[in-house]
Amino acid sequence: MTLLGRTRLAAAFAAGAVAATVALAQPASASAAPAEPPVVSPTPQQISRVPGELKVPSTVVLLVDQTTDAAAKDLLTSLLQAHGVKRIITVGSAAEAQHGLLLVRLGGPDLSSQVPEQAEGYALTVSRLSGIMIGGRDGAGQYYGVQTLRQLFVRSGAGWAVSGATVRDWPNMALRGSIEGFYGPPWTTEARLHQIEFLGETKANTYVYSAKDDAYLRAQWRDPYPQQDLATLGQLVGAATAHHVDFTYALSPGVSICFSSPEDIAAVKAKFQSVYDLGVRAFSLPFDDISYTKWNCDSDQATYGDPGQAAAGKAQVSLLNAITNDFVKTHEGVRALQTVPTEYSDLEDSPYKTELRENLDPSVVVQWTGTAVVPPSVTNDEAKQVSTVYGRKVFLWDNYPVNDYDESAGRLLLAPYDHRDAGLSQYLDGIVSNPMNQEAASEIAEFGVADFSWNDTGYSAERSWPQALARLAGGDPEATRALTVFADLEHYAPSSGPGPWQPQAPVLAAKTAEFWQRWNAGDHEALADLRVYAEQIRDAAPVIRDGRVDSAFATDAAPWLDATALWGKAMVTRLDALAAAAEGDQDKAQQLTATGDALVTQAQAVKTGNTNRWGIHQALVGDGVLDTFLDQARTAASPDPR
Ligand code: LOG
Repeated sequence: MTLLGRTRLAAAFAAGAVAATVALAQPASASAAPAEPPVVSPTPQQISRVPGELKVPSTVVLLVDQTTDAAAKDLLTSLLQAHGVKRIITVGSAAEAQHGLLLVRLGGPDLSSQVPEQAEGYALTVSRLSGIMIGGRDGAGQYYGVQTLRQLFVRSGAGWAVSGATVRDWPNMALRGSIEGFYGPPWTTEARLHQIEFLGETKANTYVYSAKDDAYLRAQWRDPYPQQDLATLGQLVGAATAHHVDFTYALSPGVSICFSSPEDIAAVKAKFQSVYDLGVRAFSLPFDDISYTKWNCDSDQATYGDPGQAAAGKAQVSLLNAITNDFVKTHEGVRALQTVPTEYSDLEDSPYKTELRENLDPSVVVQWTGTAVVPPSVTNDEAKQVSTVYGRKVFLWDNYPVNDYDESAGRLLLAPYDHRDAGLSQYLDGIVSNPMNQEAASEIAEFGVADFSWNDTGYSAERSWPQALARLAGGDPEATRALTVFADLEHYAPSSGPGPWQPQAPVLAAKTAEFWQRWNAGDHEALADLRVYAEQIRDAAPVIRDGRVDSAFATDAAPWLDATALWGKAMVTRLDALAAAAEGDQDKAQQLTATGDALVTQAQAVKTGNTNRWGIHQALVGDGVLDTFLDQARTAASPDPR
């Protein structure tokens, strides 16, 4: 193709002749049927492969204009540099583009008629013909276009190439991300920065700062922040802005507020103002986990009457409306106020909900956790019903993978995000995941939440979960396999109901069930097959710790990894004892049984750190499946009772 041709076709592209132009102009050598689209997460609304790849050269021309988003440009620049670009010539008009150099364009909706109408949407094209084009509906859209580009880089010889693709994409839900809303040790600043970067990477736009045990958010909500704390908060807000994440400041005054006190209302505003000054533009006033059937002052009794559901609803509505009118609407750029009602986990109408439905300012965003605090699933019918009860779409506070309640003691929750109906975007404003006290370990489940809330109808837990694991393993296949084996052993997810909503160790359970079936039928080769998996359990921890997996994850999971290594050794030993017994070598079988017993005792003795609300506890690994199998194998290898 002539260089002039490239420029003209690029102009045609900008004018909207996208699909036809790209298809016509492919070189003959690349005219094979388009392959599967590249793997991108969250699942894009529309993506197709353009045949061929674009080799990343050492010099590129970057075309920007006044609509180009600064965060998107920074990310694009660092991505290009990380993939071999040494020199970026930034230009302000197509006329300045130098012939023969790869052209990368980043800007607003005027860049292409393909840019979707939806907020945060983007169009991205990578083709040999027109180079790289990212057009966003808004700044976030541009940033998300670059986040998609990040996933299109492929190795090419000693360097890099970008897969040819066209993408049109937008989110189905407006609010996506996480709420640091658990009890127990709040995240460290380092963990929060790690989380904010993760949220940007997964096209999630919301981080709600609502740690229950952060005194300045709840117990001492009136107290102003010391200077040092303000500086730290400012750092987090800056990081959030750089990743297109709304740092959402949630103040929970319900434990002690006097709703009718002008001083208390002023204290809420002052606290909000102190973080507004740091750049915060999203706010919440949660009223979860408080008593709403008693007042904190006599004047509330005088103003709202006897305490009770309806009176509590009136009092909360008055505060929420006052803050909406006198703070949110009077401050430049502030988003709609959010709240968590005191009744947040059911569908029943009530005097309290009636007050909210009828009198709460329609702009206020209301959170809901489902039909229970930790529901077994969230269905379209339930979400539709609750949106009727609250008179608005609701914002799902999803209590997964949080592990601060008794049933989750001793657990990491690493199962896929699942059992949420496709179609929920019709009734939900968005979803935030309430994560574990362990930030990096939470990213497995949160990855699914980001994927689902971006594109609920295109979501597949079976597809998303392996992508989440591969991401933490930096794409390394062996490390991904080790993580997959480990995550299967931490798959149990309790619910508020009688049983878990995710079963423990489904892969191991299927393998051991199949093993006994074959073994009992006299198929002794079954043992060697299962031993391979036992070795993978034994070796998962060293692989996860050898530098290929995110080190923050390895740190979070440390006690569980220690225990897994011991349980894996115990399983290998039990299988070897069984083999010895089957060969008639009773002495060896007995000796190995004793070794296995000692390993089981050691594995059971591994404790978690004091990093959760439930304190120190046995670090549970495959419980109910792995331990059961080891008992059964012991009995089969040495029929004597212990
Ligand atoms: C709390 C939350 C806690 C979660 C799980 C909400 C709205 N509030 O029952 O802070 O992490 O349960 O224990 C809650 O869920 N209340």
